[in-house]
Amino acid sequence: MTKVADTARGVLQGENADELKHYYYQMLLLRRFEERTSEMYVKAKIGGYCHLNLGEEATIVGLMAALKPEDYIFTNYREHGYILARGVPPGSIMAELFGKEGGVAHGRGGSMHLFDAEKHFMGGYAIVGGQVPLATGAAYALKYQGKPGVVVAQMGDATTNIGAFYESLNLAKLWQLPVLFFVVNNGYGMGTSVAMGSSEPDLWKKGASFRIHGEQIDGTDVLVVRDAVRRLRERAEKEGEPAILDLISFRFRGHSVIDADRYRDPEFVRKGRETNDPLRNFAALLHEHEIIDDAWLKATAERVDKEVQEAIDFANASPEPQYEDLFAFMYATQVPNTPGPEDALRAVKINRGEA
Ligand SMILES: Cc1ncc(C[n+]2csc(CCOP(=O)(O)OP(=O)(O)O)c2C)c(N)n1
Repeated sequence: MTKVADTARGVLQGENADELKHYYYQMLLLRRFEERTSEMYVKAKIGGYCHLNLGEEATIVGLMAALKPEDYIFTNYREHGYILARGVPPGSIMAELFGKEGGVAHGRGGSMHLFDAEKHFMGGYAIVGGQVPLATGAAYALKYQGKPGVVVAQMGDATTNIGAFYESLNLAKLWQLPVLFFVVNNGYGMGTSVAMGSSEPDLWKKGASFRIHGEQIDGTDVLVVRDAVRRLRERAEKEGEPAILDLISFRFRGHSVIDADRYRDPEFVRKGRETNDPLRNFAALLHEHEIIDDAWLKATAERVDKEVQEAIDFANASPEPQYEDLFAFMYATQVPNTPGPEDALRAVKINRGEA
C-alpha cells in the first residue's frame, strides 16, 4: 500500500497540448452545466433530488480520460458530470433532469438515475452504496465471460462506511476482479465530516484487511487523477487486482441544491474554493506553459456557454412523457403480464379519483 502525495507537477513533458486543452474544456463544460442546472432547479424546471459535481470536475475528467470504451461505470446519484464526460450529449442529459421524453432514460429516471447502455454508463444509484455490489458483480461478469475492460465503482467518502462496500471488497479480492473502487473524498457525507463518520479517516487504507491496494491522491489535479487511474486500471485488467483510489477533493456547495450548507464555516468554504479549484489551477498551469492564452480561455468559455444553452433549449423543447406510456420501459424484455397503455390510463384515473 502506498500513499501518493505527489501533487506538484512542474512540467508537462510528453503531454499533448490539444489533449490538455480538451481536459480544460471538458471541466468547464461540467462546471457550466452544473451551474445552469442549479439555476434550472430554482426555476422549477427540475424536480426531486439534485446533486452537483461542482469542485469535483478533475476527478471526473481525469477518470474518463483514462478509461476505455469497453470499461463500465457505476456511480452514485452525484453523476451528471460522469455521463457528460463519458460523451453523452448534454441535451439528452438536461432533458432527463427536466423529466422529458428526450432524456437518456426517457425522463423516467431524473437527476439520480442517468443511464446510457451504449457508453457503458450503468447508472446513478440513489441508495448509498447500492452501486458498489452491482459494479463488483459486473466485474465478475467480465472475468467470467473472458471480456476485456474494467469496472469503476464510483462513490463518496461516506459510502465507505456502508456494509455493502466491505462485502464487495471481500469478493473483489477473493475472486481477483477487475474493479476500481473510486472514492470521491469531498470530506462530507451530507453534513457529516469524514472525521466524524469514519473510524479510519484514511479511506485508502480501508482495503487493508482484504489485501486490497489503496492510494490517496489529489483529486483536484486532472493529470494526477488520469495517471493514477491509468495505472490502476492496467493492473486491474491484466492482473485481476482491485484497488481503492481515495481522491481528495472539495465540494463547492452543499450536499444537494437545496442544502444551505450551514454546517461548514463560510470562511472554510471560501478558502476551499479558492485553493482547490481544479479549473483555476489547471488554467494557471496551462497559461504558465504557454499552452493557452486569454483569447483561448474567452473563446472556450463562449463555446461552452453556447453548448449548455443549447442543451437547455433541447430540454425545453423535448416533449413530456405521455400518460399511456406510464409503464413503458419497465422491463428489458416483454413479460406476460406487462401492463399496457390502457392499464396506464386506468391508473392515472384512479390516481385522480376519477375511477
Ligand atoms: C442507504 C442510504 N442511507 C442514507 C441515505 C441518505 N443519503 C443520501 S446521500 C448521503 C450521503 C452520502 O455521502 P457520500 O457517500 O460521501 O457521497 P457524496 O454525497 O459526498 O457524493 C446519505 C446519507 C441514502 N440515500 N441511502
